Amino acid sequence: MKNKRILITGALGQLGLALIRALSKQENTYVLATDINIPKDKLSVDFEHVNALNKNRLESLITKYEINCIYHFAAILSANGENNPFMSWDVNVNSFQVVVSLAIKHKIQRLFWPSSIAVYGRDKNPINAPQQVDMNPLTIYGVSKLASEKLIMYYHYKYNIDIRSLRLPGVLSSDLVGGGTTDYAIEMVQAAKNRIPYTCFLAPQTELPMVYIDDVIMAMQQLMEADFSTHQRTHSYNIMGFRLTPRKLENQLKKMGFPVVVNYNIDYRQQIAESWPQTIDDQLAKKDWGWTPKFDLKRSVKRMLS
Ligand code: AKB
Repeated sequence: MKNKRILITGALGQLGLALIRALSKQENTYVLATDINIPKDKLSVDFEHVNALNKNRLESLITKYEINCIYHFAAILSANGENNPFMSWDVNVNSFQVVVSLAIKHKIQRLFWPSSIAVYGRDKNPINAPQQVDMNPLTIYGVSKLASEKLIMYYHYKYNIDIRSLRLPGVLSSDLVGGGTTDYAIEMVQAAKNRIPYTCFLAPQTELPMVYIDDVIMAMQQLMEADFSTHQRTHSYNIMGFRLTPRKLENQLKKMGFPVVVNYNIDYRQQIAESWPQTIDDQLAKKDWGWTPKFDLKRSVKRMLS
């Protein structure tokens, strides 16, 4: 796509802030960040305060700024979702519906939306979970992600709309997230950096797939530019960088000279983590558009500490 005019919803979250940084460096790219919160610091791109459920307001912004591409990130994550499942469905699925309906109406050329490993459920294959398998998620977040994955297929078939999606594992970055089950990893690194003890809400051996934020941004951009005119694509691609447990992260931090003190006080998030796979199969992303993660655990932690 030349002359991209991009709107981001949920732009003040983990994915949004990293994407803004990456897009700010690109030529021929205009970015409008939108969020339900107000930025603490001035952003390098234009910002509009908007709730992603407010269809009229989003529509007026799409028209005003001549938007031709949308990244829809607004969502309530897995752990927070369990505190209010009805609101979580509303925000996650109905905002998806709002954005897709506007994208169809305004002939938006391309739309990106992140799915999650939360689509897998307790009947998962814990190791190398296949791209396609029976899925029975145990969280409202997972249910809403799975429903939206199905909607991607349906709207593509019905309206031929180009929605592209990654099924993300836990994402490591320096921006604090909030409300997710994989957040422990970011919190532990922050605690190590600030030389304060950390109380982890997952058990030490709980293994989950992870990826570093720079690899996610690279994957998003590769996927958004990929040419699928000659081969079929799937509705949401699994990607992962490495596998991680809280104990492994603790040991990595100690090895790097950060003697972090970690206490374990397991809560309801343990059950969520146990319903997710430990690793996922991302062969299809490698084959279809060249997914190649560059960050392993050591490199990711080094970057987060710097
Ligand atoms: C969460 O923990 O809720 C998210 C996710 C895995 O989608 N980071």
